[in-house]
Amino acid sequence: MPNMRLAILATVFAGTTLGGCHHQPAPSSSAPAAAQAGILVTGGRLVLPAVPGNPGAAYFTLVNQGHSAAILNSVVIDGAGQAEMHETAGNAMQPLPSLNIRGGGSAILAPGGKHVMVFALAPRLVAGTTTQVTLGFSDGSKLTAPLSIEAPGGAGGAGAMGGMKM
Ligand SMILES: [Cu+2]
Repeated sequence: MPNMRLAILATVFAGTTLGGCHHQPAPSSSAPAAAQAGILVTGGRLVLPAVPGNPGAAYFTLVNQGHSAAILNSVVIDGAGQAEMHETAGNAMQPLPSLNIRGGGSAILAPGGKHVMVFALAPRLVAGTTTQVTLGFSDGSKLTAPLSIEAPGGAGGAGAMGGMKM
């Protein structure tokens, strides 16, 4: 499954390269307001893995202030090779292809529940800095929000050294 996703990503990147150098769709000119009306992202954070090379996890809260449901169906994190929505069920995790947030509702991605598994983290993603997540919705809109990067174990302190070996 991860290999398949990587193959798809590779194809997308190859196509983008042929078309010119606009693999970043000008984030500054497409303000968050361009996203589906009324969606807010708060508390975004990326928790680094305890063992470098392992996947990390991203968490945030989505609030749908609109009247109609919003369906989140893609997650892209700057500096990560791949990001997948998962849901923890008992001791296992299952891929979550999409996440439906009803009008007036919210969705919380938090440890032990729904989360974004983040693969192939770039070395520049270190605790105490930030990166960005871009959420794609079923209506084609996108929303970009900051993720503060945390050391494994949460508080951003003690575990940080493990990820900072030189
Ligand atoms: Cu997971």
